[in-house]
Amino acid sequence: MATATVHPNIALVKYWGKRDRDLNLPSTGSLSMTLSDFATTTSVVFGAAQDEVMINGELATGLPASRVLKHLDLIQPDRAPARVVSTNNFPTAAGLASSSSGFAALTLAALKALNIDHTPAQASILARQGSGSASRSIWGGFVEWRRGVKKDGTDSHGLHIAPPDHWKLNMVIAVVDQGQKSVGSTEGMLRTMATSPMYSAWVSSWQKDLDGARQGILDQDLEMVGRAMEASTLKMFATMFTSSPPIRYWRPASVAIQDEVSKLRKAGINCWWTMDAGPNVKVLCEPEDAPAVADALQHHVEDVHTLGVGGHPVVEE
Ligand code: 2P0
Repeated sequence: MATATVHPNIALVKYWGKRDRDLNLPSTGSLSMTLSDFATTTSVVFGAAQDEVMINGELATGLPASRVLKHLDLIQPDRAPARVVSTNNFPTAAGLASSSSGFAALTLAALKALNIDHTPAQASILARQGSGSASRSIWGGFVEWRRGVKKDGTDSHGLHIAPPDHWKLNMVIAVVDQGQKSVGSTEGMLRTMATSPMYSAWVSSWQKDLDGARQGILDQDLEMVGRAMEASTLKMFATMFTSSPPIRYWRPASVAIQDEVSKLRKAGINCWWTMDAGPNVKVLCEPEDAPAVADALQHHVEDVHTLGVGGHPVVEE
C-alpha cells in the first residue's frame, strides 16, 4: 500500500490539442504553477479481492473508474486487483485542475506500491498518459511540459524550472461555478482540432508565449509572465469559440472578472488573469496585492481562494 499527496497545477501557458491521442502527446509545449493548499490524496493497494475505485468517498463506476484502472494496467500490465481510494479537498472536474493532481497522485502511489524505481521524468511520462496536465504535477513550483518531437513520447515530459520557494506568487481563484464542466477537456480538444480554423494558428504560435513566461518566471517579472499567460489563454479560447459546435466555458461573471482585472491594473495593481476548461477565473499577483484582488473578485462571486505556490508531491508507504 502507498499513498501520494499531490497538488494540482494551473497552466500559465496552455496545453490544448494532441499530436498523438493514444500516447497523449501535446501539440504545444505548456508551463504551469503548482498550487498550494488544494490537493489530491490517493492510496493504492495491490492484492485486493477485486478492482475497486473510490473517489471522494463514493464507489466510482463507468468512465472515471475505467480511466483509473486502465492507468494501473499501463503502469503494470500483469498487475493484481487493486483498491484505489482518492480524495480531493477541492471541487472535482470543475476547471480547477483536479485531473492534474489526480493522475499524478495515482501514478506516484502506484509506482511506490509496486516498488518500481523511476526518475521524476519517467513518472511524468506515465502521468501524462492518464491526463496531459498531470505530467506537470510531479513537481512543486514551476514546471514546463516539453512538447517533444519523438513519436514514442519519450521526450514529452515535465521539466522542473523553478522550485516552490523561488518566487512567492499568489493565484486568486474566483469560483464562478463549481459544478462539473459541460464539455470535458479531452472531448473539447478533439473537437477543436477537428473543426476550428484557428487551430493551426494556435499550434504555430505558442513558442513565444512559452519562452516569455519561462523567462518571466526565472527573472521574477510578473508583467512578462502575465502578458504571456493572457496571450496564451486568449488564443486557446479563440480556438474553442470557433469550434463547431462552439465551446464556450465563459459565463457573464467570468467576463466581469476579466474587466475587473483590467480595472485593477489601471489602478496600479499588477495582476493578470487566466481561465481553463471551465468558467472559473484565476488571477496571478504578488502576495501584497492578493487581499485587494480577492476583495475585488468577491464583488462578483462568493467563493474566492487565495493560493500560493505549492510544494512537491509527498509519497509514503
Ligand atoms: C492546461 N487544460 O494546460 C489546459 C488548459 C485545460 C485548459 O490540461 O485530455 O485534463 O486528459 O490530457 O489534462 C485540461 O486537460 O486533458 C488541461 P487530457 P487534461 O492545463
